[in-house]
Amino acid sequence: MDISRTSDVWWKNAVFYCLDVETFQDSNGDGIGDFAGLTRRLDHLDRLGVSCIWLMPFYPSPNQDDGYDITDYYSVDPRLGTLGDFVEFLRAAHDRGMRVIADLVVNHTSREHPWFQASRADPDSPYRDWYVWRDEKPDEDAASLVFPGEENSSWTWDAKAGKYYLHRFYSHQPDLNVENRAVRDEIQRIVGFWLQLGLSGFRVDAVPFLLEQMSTVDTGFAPHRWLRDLRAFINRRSGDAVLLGEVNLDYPDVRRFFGDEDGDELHMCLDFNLNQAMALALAREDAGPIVHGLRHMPELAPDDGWAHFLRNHDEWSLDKLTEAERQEVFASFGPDPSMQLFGRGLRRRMPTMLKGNPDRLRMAYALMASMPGSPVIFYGEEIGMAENLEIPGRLAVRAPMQWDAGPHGGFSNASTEALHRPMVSDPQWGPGKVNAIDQQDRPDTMFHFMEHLLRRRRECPEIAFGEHAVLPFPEPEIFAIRHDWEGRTLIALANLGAKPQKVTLTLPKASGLGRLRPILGEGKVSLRKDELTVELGGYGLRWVRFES
Ligand code: TEU
Ligand code: CA
Repeated sequence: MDISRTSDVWWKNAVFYCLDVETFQDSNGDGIGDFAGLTRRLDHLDRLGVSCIWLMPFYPSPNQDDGYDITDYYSVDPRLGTLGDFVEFLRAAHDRGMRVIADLVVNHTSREHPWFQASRADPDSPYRDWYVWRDEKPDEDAASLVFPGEENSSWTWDAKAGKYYLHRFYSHQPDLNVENRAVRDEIQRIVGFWLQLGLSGFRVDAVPFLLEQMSTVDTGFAPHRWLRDLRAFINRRSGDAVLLGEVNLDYPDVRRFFGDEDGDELHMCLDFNLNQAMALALAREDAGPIVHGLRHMPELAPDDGWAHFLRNHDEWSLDKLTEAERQEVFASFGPDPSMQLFGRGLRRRMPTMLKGNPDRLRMAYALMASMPGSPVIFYGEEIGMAENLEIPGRLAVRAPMQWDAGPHGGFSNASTEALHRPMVSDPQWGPGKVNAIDQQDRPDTMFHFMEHLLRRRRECPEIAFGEHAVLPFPEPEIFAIRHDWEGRTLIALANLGAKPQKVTLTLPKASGLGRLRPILGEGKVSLRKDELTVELGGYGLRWVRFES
């Protein structure tokens, strides 16, 4: 593959940055982040090395699920600005060479969406069949509930309609009926609308639920054919647009959402399998689970790729681990029940889970960024922001961004009562201690490390396009991966344990690999004949590259 071709499939070597406009920067003092504020902060993202911004939902919404409950797919929530502000933001991002994708949440709408209101009010309305209705409440398996403890059924009675409606998520989020062609046409119009304004694609919410077939009669709907049509449609409208799917399933099932061997459905999927393997490996200080995970990672078509992350905006879901493994992770990273959610995950951010150890934190991010695929950073991770457990549920990790040491961390000059969401208030983690501006001016900070890491990652296309191989080590704490592509070789090492280690690996024909250059981390590196020796501190990391 030549270098221009790699730019065609830009998502494979991208640095994604997920943020919520509402918690990023308030520009008008109403306590709510907005597009004008975000636009002012673009230089921070540019400096960090972000190549694609992922916007969490910014559409009009009653905000009962942080915007994942939408009442109008064709505009901007007025609290965040106007469509004009959105376009100005987009233009400013493009000017800095950053693309923008947005959450596409079409598994469900808000209950308040006019479509649902029409659907429930009138059996003859064309909208009646836009949602999934039943006269009787279907049997269901308690294990299939997404929010156990918060919703005890996926079906809720609607008195006006005199029927039950399906909602995979909260009862205020009725599922759309994608088996209805009119719904699929509308989704296409929504996607087309935002592409026309300049988005570079979508993070597609809850894809397995979106594709679910609920009809009791044959509607002729073929879910994967539809996903294929959707990809063809977006790439017809915009050649370089990407579909990044949220498919939280086991590897073989996720693979089906990329399409057949040609890879003609989703371009990317968030890698929940490797994510949970990393959680277990970090908790155990044992690389084993990652090695095991990588062994099961399915092959993808050349244009498709994985998106890797450590923490996202939801709970750290550990649903793929066994009960015993999950309890191990809970014991290390969130022993208190207030830190856990839905019995399957943790509602904390990395720095607190890693007990404030900066070396361990940096190692964890370098480990994640060395996985074959593109890294995704959740806002605040670049400065080592913590959670605020006083904010309920999943929102604990969605406190406002900490820009400076001033009031409300520079996020807003509203009164405390007017703030859309409380700041992190723990003095150890609040803006006085952890903020972007102070870190940008100091070399030994998380921000500087992350900037360095993400830039190195971008400069190593072998991670995105190459062949990878895990390098086996007798020491269980050591993880090492090799990426080879077009005459370039990268070896990334991580010491998951607290004890310093000196490791040696044999690289057959090392002399043919080119000049050795350590590019990330600290510690002595030496090459003698075919033997590469690397000294790693406790929780150390090292990337070495061979360049011809
Ligand atoms: O989350 C989807 C979601 O909660 C499931 O995929 C879950 O991860 C899985 O069932 C079990 O681990 C998305 C968004 O990320 C979330 O913020 C929204 O609240 C939700 O969809 C509803 O739109
Ligand atoms: Ca505002």
